[in-house]
Amino acid sequence: MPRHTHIAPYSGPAGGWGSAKSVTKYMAEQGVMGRGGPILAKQNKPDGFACVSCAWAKPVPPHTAEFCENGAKATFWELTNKRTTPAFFAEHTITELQSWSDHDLEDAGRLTTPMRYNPATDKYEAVGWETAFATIGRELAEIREQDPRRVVFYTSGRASLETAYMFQLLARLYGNNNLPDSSNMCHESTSVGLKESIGVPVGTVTLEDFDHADALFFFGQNVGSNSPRMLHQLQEASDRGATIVSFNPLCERGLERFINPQNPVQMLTGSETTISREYHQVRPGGDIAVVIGMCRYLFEEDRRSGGVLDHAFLAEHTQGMDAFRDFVMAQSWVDLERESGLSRASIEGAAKIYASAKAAMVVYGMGITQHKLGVQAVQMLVNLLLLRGNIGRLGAGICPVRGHSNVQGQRTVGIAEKPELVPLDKLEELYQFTAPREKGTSTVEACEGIIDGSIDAFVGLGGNFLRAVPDHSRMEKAWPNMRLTVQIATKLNRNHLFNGKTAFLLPCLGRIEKDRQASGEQTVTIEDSTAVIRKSKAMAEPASPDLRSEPCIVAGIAKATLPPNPNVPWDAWVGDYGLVRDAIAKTWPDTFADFNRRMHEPHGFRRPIAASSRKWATPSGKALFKLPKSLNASFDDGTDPNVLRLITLRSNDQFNTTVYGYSDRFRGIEGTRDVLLMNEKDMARFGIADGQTIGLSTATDDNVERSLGGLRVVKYNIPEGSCAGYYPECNVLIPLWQHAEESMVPAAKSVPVRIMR
Ligand SMILES: Nc1nc2c(c(=O)[nH]1)N[C@H]1C(S)=C(S)[C@@H](COP(=O)(O)OP(=O)(O)OC[C@H]3O[C@@H](n4cnc5c(=O)[nH]c(N)nc54)[C@H](O)[C@@H]3O)O[C@H]1N2
Ligand SMILES: Nc1nc2c(c(=O)[nH]1)N[C@H]1C(S)=C(S)[C@@H](COP(=O)(O)OP(=O)(O)OC[C@H]3O[C@@H](n4cnc5c(=O)[nH]c(N)nc54)[C@H](O)[C@@H]3O)O[C@H]1N2
Ligand SMILES: [Mo]
Repeated sequence: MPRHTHIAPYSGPAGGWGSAKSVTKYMAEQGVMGRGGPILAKQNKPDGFACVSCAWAKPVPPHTAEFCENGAKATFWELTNKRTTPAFFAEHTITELQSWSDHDLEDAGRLTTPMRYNPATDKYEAVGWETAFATIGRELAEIREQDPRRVVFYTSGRASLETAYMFQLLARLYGNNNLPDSSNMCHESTSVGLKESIGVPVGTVTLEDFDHADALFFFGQNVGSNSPRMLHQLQEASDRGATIVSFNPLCERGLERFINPQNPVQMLTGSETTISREYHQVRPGGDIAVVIGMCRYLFEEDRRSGGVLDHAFLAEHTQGMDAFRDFVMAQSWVDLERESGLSRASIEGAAKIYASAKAAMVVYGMGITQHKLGVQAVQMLVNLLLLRGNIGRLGAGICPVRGHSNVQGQRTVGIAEKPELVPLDKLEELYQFTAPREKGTSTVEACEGIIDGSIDAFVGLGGNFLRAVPDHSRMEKAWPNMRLTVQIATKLNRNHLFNGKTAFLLPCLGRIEKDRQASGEQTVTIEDSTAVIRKSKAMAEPASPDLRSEPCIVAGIAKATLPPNPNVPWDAWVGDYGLVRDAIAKTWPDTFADFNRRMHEPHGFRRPIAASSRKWATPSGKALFKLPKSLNASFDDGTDPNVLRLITLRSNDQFNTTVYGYSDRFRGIEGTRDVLLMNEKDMARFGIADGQTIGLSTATDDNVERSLGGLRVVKYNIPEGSCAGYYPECNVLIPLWQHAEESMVPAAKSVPVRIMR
């Protein structure tokens, strides 16, 4: 269908009537007009289901409507009345489908039937569940005989705690820790950085802290598109007089101003809430320099007039402050200004707000984690907080905004490639087997293994791995060399069009759909960004009678693959997920004691986060100040004027690789995703006109050609020397080896590129 392209700056707020209209449009397009409304009313309610979009916390009592524009889209996308039946697959070859867009593939509708790829016809053909399991089991068992490390078990962050627990156990019984998940492309920089600095791999704040913070600092998180329900907390904070300061190369509308679509007075009068009092357009990769500059001001002010640093806290709770101060004081403002792209005055202005706040919070996202020094950038944010004792007290703390709705929880129940994060002894005791102790593959390592042929099989529990990872051309070429690929999914995506020699596409129930098993209708649990665990109760009828639940599919594969083990009751678990929760509670008695009862509490329950009460689970028992290796978090050193830093972005109309539509309303880009946002001065320098079509190539010297053409240049307010395009389209440009040093998160926010005409 031809689309009308319209590109012009957006002048409205986030939220508002645009948001209300957008929700209605999706309800109509996905054919859920009558059903959609009542279901939305239960979204994120204590007796309802947890939204399948982002992981932001769900307040109790909830707002009247505890959903947002993008959560509503995610719900309708799952509940759609469109279907990809065997008849659909009979009509289209896989080669033909490869020419479809990400949007069109998923928009074809929900998968209904287990399918097997037939290379002779180049089509997916229907297959029975038992045949599918038997074939998968036979293949996996044969590979296991040779070497169990040749299989990867990938998880996207949506599956429940129950499914995730069963899936990690499957991998370990199989014989490896190859359990990469979407977090490896996302907040792994957080898990590594925070663990080292403050002893916990997750954020320390709770929703209550939002009611008490006087200053909130946003670094590289686009709240209006990616966690819009948080705008409620920000609006309340702003109304209370708290100051919000944002650092972001782009002026993201949700960080600027907001009309609450659920507030009738605001809707009718058009009165907006100003979100950020100060907005600083930092250069991509420049946040380390920003924080060092802020800290420099704090150290100097404390020396001049005292009372700025929390010396008592620093003495009792931290280690390494002197070395950090020496490092900070040795940095020149010339360097800090160049690397951050901001003036000394604006950095000091932000530091003044920080210094005068009684309780301050730092909120951050992919703009921090997806860089070469992503882990170190996370640790700089911690340093900033530690200086004024802003961790472990009311209104203060660090708030990484997690992505997928249960991505944090999956790690909690054992989805981890790092064996030291998992109680393997306990698993051995419970299930009477010898657990693998060798480190497994992260996402990047799984890709390397697929490219170099050391991985024979891929089992994907959701997600769109091949599209989400870097280096598409190399990955798409290597993927079909695998012997077996198995995808458990709700909708067709591009990864499903690249298949191993034997390939299955297994359709599962989504979280909103009723899951009936032997003991009756099942409830599942998830963990949000603030470490609160709670139940999610489904309410829609399944998209097809032939769908199976994720636990059921994981158990089906496990039983067909592994020798019987009387200690692992796969069938009983599938019959009653409460028994899986009992197993989780036995594995982590401290976190999950009395799990089956506490999950029903209206607030759910928060798992213990030591740093939230100033207990530091680090080797020295203190919170650590860390030093950065460089002021610049990105791969390029910024000296070649022909190299631009490319940010890969999400639009307001996508959830990761799921493209709902082509309206990036807040950025004023309608009808197309094939754009490159550029600074006016760079355009003049390169002699490029607004609207001109150009291409990009990656500026690396590894002898791999990476390029992308057909991008329409859009003149945009973005720092000179940087540019921005959409993820996943731009992933073809990201070299697999350009990842965060300690966490291996692909460096998707500063890709060095050159313009091609
Ligand atoms: N609707 C919707 N919701 C989502 C998602 C979605 O795709 N759609 N995805 C989910 C997932 S898995 C995740 S991880 C989160 C992602 O949510 P976010 O963390 O918000 O991720 P992005 O939108 O990729 O980028 C965040 C922001 O970083 C800015 N940025 C880029 N480089 C830099 C930099 O160097 N410094 C600073 N300070 N800022 C920078 C960008 O301009 C952008 O505004 O959202 C989750 N929620
Ligand atoms: N360049 C660039 N690359 C990035 C990023 C970036 O900012 N820039 N962000 C990264 C981040 S933060 C992340 S988290 C990853 C995301 O990587 P993934 O999590 O792998 O990708 P998604 O797009 O979320 O996966 C969408 C697919 O999940 C399946 N699905 C949806 N719901 C369910 C369900 O309930 N069960 C099952 N089994 N399947 C389901 C559907 O088939 C759908 O097509 O991408 C990363 N890649
Ligand atoms: Mo993510």
